[in-house]
Amino acid sequence: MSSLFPALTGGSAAQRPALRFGDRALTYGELAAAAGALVPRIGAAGRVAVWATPTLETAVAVVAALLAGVPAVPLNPKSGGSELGHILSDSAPSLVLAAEGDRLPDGLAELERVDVDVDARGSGPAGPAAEPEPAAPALVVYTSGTTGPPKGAVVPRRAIASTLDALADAWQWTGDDVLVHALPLFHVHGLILGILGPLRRGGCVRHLGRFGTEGVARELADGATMLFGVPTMYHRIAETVAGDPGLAEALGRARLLVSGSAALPVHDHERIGAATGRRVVERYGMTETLMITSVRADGEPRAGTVGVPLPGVEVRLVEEDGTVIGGYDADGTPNGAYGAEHVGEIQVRGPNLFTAYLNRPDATAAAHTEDGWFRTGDMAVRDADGYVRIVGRKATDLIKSGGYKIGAGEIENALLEHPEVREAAVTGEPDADLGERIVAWVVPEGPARPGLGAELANHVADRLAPHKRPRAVHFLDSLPRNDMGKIMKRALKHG
Ligand code: MCA
Ligand code: AMP
Repeated sequence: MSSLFPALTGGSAAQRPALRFGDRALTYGELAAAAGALVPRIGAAGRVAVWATPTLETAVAVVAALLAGVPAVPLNPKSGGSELGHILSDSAPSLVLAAEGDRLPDGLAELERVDVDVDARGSGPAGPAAEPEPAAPALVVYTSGTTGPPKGAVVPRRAIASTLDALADAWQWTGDDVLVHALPLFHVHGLILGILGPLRRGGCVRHLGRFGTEGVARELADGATMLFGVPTMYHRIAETVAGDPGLAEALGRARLLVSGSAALPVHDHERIGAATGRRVVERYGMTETLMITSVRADGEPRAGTVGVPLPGVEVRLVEEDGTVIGGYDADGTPNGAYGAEHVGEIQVRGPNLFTAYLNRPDATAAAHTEDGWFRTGDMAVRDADGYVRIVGRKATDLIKSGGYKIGAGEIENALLEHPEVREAAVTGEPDADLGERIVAWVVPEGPARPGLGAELANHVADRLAPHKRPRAVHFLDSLPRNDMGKIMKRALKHG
């Protein structure tokens, strides 16, 4: 039994479609049986890793862990050796859940493996005798910081329930909705919003496996009502839609097109609006906070804004010296100063927040104010009606590429491990498709030989993950440094 997914507990929902990945699908009854069959096998584990391919198996594995009350650690199946090694030693899972036949890397060889059988027909959802506490950990999701390896954000059960219910309110999201998306399942966007969201509502999700405008058009023309994507996906839609009447018509029929994980460029928002008559709704969140604000389904989507605080989420803007610019009254009216000249850091409080970074009390404390607000590091202003506009980020060493957050420091460290790299600096450069692209500035040991740039990109992809590889590598004789010896990244950016 789990109060997270009422539709899994049997009754009239059993025959309803729950999950579809390509031509493989499960109803609620089948999902309850497949996940229920796993529960006795994982119930005694301290934590379970999930080999998070975009498949039915991943969805079943995560649901099983939630039913069992065992925290799950989703792993990017393209993680390189050092990233995977860090996540495994930090989160210390007792076993790994994977699809039968998946080849797992050597780093996972020592872990007990439990294969997920989506056709298993156990007796339905079984779980711990008592529902776990709302504060009990549900997931550990790894997220990059400016320096060092990624940190594991411990997401409690109440955060998942409260964020999904707040989105249901904001988006009028019900069990009648059919969601289509192609997001990876090892981050909050694709997994919590994109899989657990429809399941909490008793609705259905169709995952495309891999993003493509044809798949989006096909599913929206065939009954899907909502689309979730990162701005890179909407950019690719915007590039195609004017010359693709089928895609334009399918998008025009959707109830809701939602973008998040990074800023949606105004130009792409407007091109999609012009071609389809549908405006994209933006929402804003973080791994640590889940969802913070959104444009409401009954609100006015305005390009360049991320809407208003979700129900139950407290939001305020704070100046560098700690002066509070303003927050929101109970009815959502902004209080304090608003308007374009009042820029402050977004700080958040509420049931949607993570509980800690795993094994990192120092980082957890540093991320909060003394009075318990989480510091997002995102800078914003508010319009008179409370709409939030994100205008920048405190840390220049955080890069958002394709909607993935990537720390410049982790890439610099990986580059420095290469024998032909003497010094390295990494920046994020504007990119029409990815939002930002990763650029490496390298002082080589000796002259840079032909092919070294591509080799360094592969070196980063192999160690960390393919999406963290530099898209360009520039070789320099020296890096610009100030009198203190600190690298002046601004001098590189336009170099
Ligand atoms: C290329 N490839 C390589 C290399 N070069 N592989 C290994 N080594 C190399 N040197 C492969 C890639 O792995 C990929 O393979 C293919 O070539 C194309 O790569 P790329 O151009 O990087 O990406 P893309 O396939 O075009 O992806 C664009 C994308 C992707 C689909 C938009 O960036 C994406 O899925 N983004 C979603 C990020 C996300 O979900 N963020 C949420 C976190 P292959 O094709 O096999 O993959 S933020 C969050 O959760 C918060 C809470 C929020 O607010 O949402
Ligand atoms: P992550 O750490 O991967 O969870 O990424 C969270 C970050 O993504 C936030 O701190 C923001 O900088 C960014 N982000 C998420 N949604 C939006 C959005 N709609 N507009 C602008 N930035 C966003």
